[in-house]
Amino acid sequence: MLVNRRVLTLDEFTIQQYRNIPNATGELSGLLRDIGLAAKRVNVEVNKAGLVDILGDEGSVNVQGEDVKKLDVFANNQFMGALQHGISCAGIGSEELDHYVGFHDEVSKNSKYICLFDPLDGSGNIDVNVSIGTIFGVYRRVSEKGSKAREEDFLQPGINQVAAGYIVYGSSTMLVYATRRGVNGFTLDPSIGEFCLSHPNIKCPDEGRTYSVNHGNFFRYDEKVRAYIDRCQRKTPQEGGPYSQRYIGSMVSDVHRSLIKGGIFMYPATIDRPNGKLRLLYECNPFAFIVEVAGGKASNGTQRILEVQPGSLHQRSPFFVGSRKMMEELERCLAD
Ligand code: P6P
Repeated sequence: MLVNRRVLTLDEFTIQQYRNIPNATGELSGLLRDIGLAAKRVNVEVNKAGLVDILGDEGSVNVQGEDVKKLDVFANNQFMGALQHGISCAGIGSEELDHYVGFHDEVSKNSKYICLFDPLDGSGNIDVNVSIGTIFGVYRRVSEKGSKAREEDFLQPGINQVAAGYIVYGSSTMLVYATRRGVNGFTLDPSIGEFCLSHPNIKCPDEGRTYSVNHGNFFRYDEKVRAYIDRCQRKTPQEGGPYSQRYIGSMVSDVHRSLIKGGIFMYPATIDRPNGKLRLLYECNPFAFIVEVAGGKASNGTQRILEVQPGSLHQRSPFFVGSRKMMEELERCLAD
């Protein structure tokens, strides 16, 4: 059988990267392989979520006699389990867990990375078959190897990420990840059960024609944010318009579209949510890293979000991310 060498799998790609980096240990390749494995397992469950009523609703026992868990919990257990039983991760922080987890075993305690993730973002959209996703960020630990990971390993500014990525469980299942060397996208080929390189060297277009924000909150945004949204609505062809408004309500899908096609995604602060809704460590920072490596920009409205020093694991932040020129126009509006 002829092996199609033109299409690189995720594992082949990460090993190729590892071979090209002097003194690399292969631990990051291993960590990404672990994430890819967990993503494939979550993908199976997400794809049959619509059948849960047939297979048994959460909390019940399905036809296979397995306990049906909430998909969020299932996804969290898959990513935490894959990382804990790998060779590269000393601990994790998760949207699903109140506290970070430093792994106990000797191999994990001697690993040099930690991972922060939202295991299944947008899971409220599952019932209406809207795309959802997993978001992750990877850091070198700052505490001594050989001991359990500590709080300071997880409360690092996003600029310290060595890798970040997301999986979008949509019309196809894609894994996109960035290191400082670039952003690459892999589409799951169910016929071989592998993520295959489909979007090499992703660049975020400098301009876009879509703006993505929840208009339902319009009158609860700051007046300067409202002014920018108003400008988006008035763009003429001479100004690169008209713009379209696209908002799926699933961050992974809205930011993925902005990354690939150009555009801006915003989740601003509102009167009732002065720090916004999205989580800094495992939603904003990973996407900020990815989009900046791809040539775009990301801020919290007042500063580059990757430079924010986190104070707590689950803190929220206003978030603006996307095409460089659109972000620069937003920043001018907010600075006026
Ligand atoms: P709203 C999904 O619940 C989520 O966390 C993000 O994926 C999404 O961008 C945002 O919330 C949508 O929030 O308030 O517009 O419904």
